[in-house]
Amino acid sequence: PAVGAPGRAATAVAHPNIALIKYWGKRDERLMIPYVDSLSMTLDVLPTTTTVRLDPTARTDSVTLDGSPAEGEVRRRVTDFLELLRERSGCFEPAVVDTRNSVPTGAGLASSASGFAALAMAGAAAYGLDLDRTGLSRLARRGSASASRSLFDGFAICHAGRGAGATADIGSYAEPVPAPDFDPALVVALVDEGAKAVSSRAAMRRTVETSPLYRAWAASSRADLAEMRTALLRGDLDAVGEIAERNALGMHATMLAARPAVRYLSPATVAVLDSVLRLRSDGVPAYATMDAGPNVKVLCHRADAARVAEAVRGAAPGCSVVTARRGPGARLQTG
Ligand code: 2P0
Repeated sequence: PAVGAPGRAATAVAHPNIALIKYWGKRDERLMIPYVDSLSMTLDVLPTTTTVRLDPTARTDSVTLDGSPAEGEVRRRVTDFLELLRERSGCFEPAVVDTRNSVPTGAGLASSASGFAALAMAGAAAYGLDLDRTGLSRLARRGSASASRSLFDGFAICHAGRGAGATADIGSYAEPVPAPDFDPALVVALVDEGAKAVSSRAAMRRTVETSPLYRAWAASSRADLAEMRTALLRGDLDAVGEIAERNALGMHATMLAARPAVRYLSPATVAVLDSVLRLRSDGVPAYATMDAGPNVKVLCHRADAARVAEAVRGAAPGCSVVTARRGPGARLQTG
């Protein structure tokens, strides 16, 4: 659409998602095509709200994150994404982007997932791109591969796709995974809210290039995914938790074996992992997963969430704990 098309300004809200089967490694960094399929739960907490407004009078894009001008890598990733929206829409106006995160940015808490899901949805609307949810998911993937999954409620799979170039681009998107009777709690332990020392992008690249364990994990991840789908259909928390925990620990093992090693897990992470083992030996089903950071997310029955939160707080004094459940896919804010 040309200048003056519908859109012009739009606001979207998206929630983070936590992968139960992890995405780690890209086979095409420009198109952001993952090596492996991944499967996640979208949360009902810590949303990102993003407004995109076209400004024909501006010379460059303006990007603010939580009220401050974005700089460096963050700004570059957002402006690259706006470039993609301009190429697709044929509308070359600069944009004013305002993003509010309720999750610490870059701390391994899926801020890029909620961030690029919200930016894709608001940006597509502002630039007048007519995309269905699959198209929006594919678009969000270009910002951050995990963002493709935050377009959907509850559980979602991101397909790694096949082939190269346009074929790979078309085949890599997320879609919902049925889990009709599964509504667990995810207790998020924020043991450290600082930004990570190594970006996930750099860490993935190093892992794929140097870790002798990477291929073995990718192969086992395919088997984990198939088992995970049936466990979700059955609503079997123990099976879902066991598969998620081993998949996450395996992903961290690939990083620990990279040269030089990438280690996101801290002493507080390990203390929380120990508390999860103690909960299980006390008969409370609880299972841990960790992303590109020291924070731990513990999957459990909703009825056990308060007990799990207490155990986690005891293990890592001073950490903040947020209890989530399955939440909504990204949506435009109207009015
Ligand atoms: C995931 N993570 O599946 C995995 C598991 C972290 C560990 O996706 O380079 O910020 O933007 O695609 O999405 C974090 O990496 O990486 C991530 P990019 P992203 O949730």
